[in-house]
Amino acid sequence: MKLYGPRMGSSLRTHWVAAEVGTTCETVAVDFSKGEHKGEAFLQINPMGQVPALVDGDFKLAESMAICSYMIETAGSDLGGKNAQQRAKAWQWSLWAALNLYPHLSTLASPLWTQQPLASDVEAAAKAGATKYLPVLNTHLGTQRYMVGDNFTVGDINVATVLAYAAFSKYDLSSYPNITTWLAGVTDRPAYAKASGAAKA
Ligand SMILES: N[C@@H](CCC(=O)N[C@@H](CS)C(=O)NCC(=O)O)C(=O)O
Repeated sequence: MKLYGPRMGSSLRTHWVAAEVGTTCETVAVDFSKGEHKGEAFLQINPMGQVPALVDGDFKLAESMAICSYMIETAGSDLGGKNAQQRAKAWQWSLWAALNLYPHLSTLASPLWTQQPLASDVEAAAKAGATKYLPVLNTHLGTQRYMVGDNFTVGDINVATVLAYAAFSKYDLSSYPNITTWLAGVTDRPAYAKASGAAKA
């Protein structure tokens, strides 16, 4: 398998899953500064011109969560969950984070890659959005060790890598102690260190 994308952003979760389930991939850098992600060759792999993307023989796949699922299944791993209910719950929280939290946290982090400050109304709306959803996650993590009960699953990886955008934007999570405790625990895993290099989410 060839995995296109850096060890950060949405791509980080694919490297993390690969490290958890033991998938060996050739990792391919895509140089945004040269516009490689919008070049003809890469658009053949992902017409969206976005990383991550995966190539396995003649199979091409985009969307980081789909790539994670493919790696888990092809590795024969139960990282997706041990039964239908766990797998469904892992998906529930993954989609919840991608659809609700990610838009706000990525907006707050976006000056890092746009090099443009956020308009104050945009920043206020993103903060209000994050403040609406983070308490839900904090309450959930007060009732169980991981996103899905006592088992670490891809749901933890998908949600933790959304929360990484809070760190990028220096968004203060200290008023959500269950989130910070859980995040410290999951990012302490050897696979996270292997996937991310030195940086903590
Ligand atoms: N929903 C996609 C998002 C992918 C995405 O936004 N990738 C960013 C880097 S983190 C990218 O390639 N941006 C370049 C662009 O959109 O032109 C996923 O999870 O894979």
